[in-house]
Amino acid sequence: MNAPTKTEDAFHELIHRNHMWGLWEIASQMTPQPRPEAVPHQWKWALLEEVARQSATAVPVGDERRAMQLFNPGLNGQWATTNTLIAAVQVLLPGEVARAHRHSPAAIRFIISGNGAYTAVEGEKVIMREGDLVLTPSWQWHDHGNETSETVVWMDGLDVPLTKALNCIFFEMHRNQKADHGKPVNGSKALYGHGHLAPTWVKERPRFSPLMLYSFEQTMDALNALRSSEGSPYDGISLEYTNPQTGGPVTPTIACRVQLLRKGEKLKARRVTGSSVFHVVRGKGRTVIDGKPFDWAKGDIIALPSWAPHAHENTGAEDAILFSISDRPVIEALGFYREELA
Ligand code: 1HN
Repeated sequence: MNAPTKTEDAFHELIHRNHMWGLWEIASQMTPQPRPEAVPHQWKWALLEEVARQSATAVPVGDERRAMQLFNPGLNGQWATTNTLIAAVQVLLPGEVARAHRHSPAAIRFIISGNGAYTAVEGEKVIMREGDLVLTPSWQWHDHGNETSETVVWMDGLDVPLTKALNCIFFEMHRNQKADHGKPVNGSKALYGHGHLAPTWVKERPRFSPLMLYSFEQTMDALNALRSSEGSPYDGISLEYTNPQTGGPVTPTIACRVQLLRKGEKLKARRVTGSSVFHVVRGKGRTVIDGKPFDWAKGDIIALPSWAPHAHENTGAEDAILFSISDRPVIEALGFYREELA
C-alpha cells in the first residue's frame, strides 16, 4: 500500500486510527493493467542439480519431504513461486519413503530424473518415470517411495499461494508412514489412460482428473504425431493434459501443458492473464520476458508472472520441449482471461 498522504490532517488521523483508509489515498492500486509483484525468474539446472545433490546429505527425509521450494525474488520471502503457484524440486534417495499426508492444495509432479519410484495416491501406487506427469488431487492421501537403486528427482507444482489467499489450507499427516496401497498399481492409467477412449460404465465426472499418471511415452507420441502441424504461432505444438472424463484441465486450479518447439522455431510474443511455471524437458532455447532474455536448457525452471509479454524460441540443434503449469483454469472460471498479442 502506498504511503499515506496528508496524515497531518486530523481527519486522516481519525480514519487511520480507526482502521479506515480513503480511496483517494490508494487509488493508484487500481492499476490500468495487472502489475504483478512476482518477477520473471529462472532457476538454472546447474544450480538445481547441485542443490539436489547436496540435499541428499544435508537434509533427511523426515516427516517433511526433501523439497526445495522456489521462492520468487519479487515476493519478499512469501511462500510462492508466482502469486498463485509454488514449485519445488524434490529428491528421494533409494530406500526412502516420504511420510503419507494430505492437503487441500492440489499437487502435480513432473519427473526430472530417475525411474521406478512411486507416489501412492489414495491407495494407488503410481510408478514414476522420467517425463511422466503425476497428479495428487486435493485432499488425497499420498506418500512417495523409492524402492529402486537410483535417486529420483522431480518438480512439484502446487496451488499453495492461491489456497492460502482463499484461507483454505488444510493439512494432515497420516498416522502411518505409508498409507494403504490396496488399489492396483497404476490402476487409474489402466482404466482412464487411453486418450480419446473413455470407459462408458464410469458415470463420474470428477473435477479432478481420475487419471493419476500421464506417461511421457504418450506425451511424446502425441507431440511427434503433431510435429508437422502448424501449431500455434505463440506456443508452437502446445498440448494440454486433460481430465479424460470431462476434457477439462487436470485440476480445477492448475492446468498442465507440454509444448514442442521445433528446431529453428521462433514464436511470436504475447501476454496473458494468469501466471505459469515452465520446466525445460529437453533442448535449448530463449524466452524473452518483459524484454529480458532468458536462455534456457534442460532442467531449468522459469517463473512467468501474469501479463508479462513473452516469446519463446528454440535456439538449439534439436527439438525443445517445455512442460508448464498455470492457474489458467481459475482465471477462465472467473472470467478474467485476456490476452494481448504483440
Ligand atoms: C508438498 O506437500 C509436497 O507432497 C511437495 O511431496 C512440495 C511444497 C509446498 C507445500 C507442500 C509433497 C510441497 C508440498
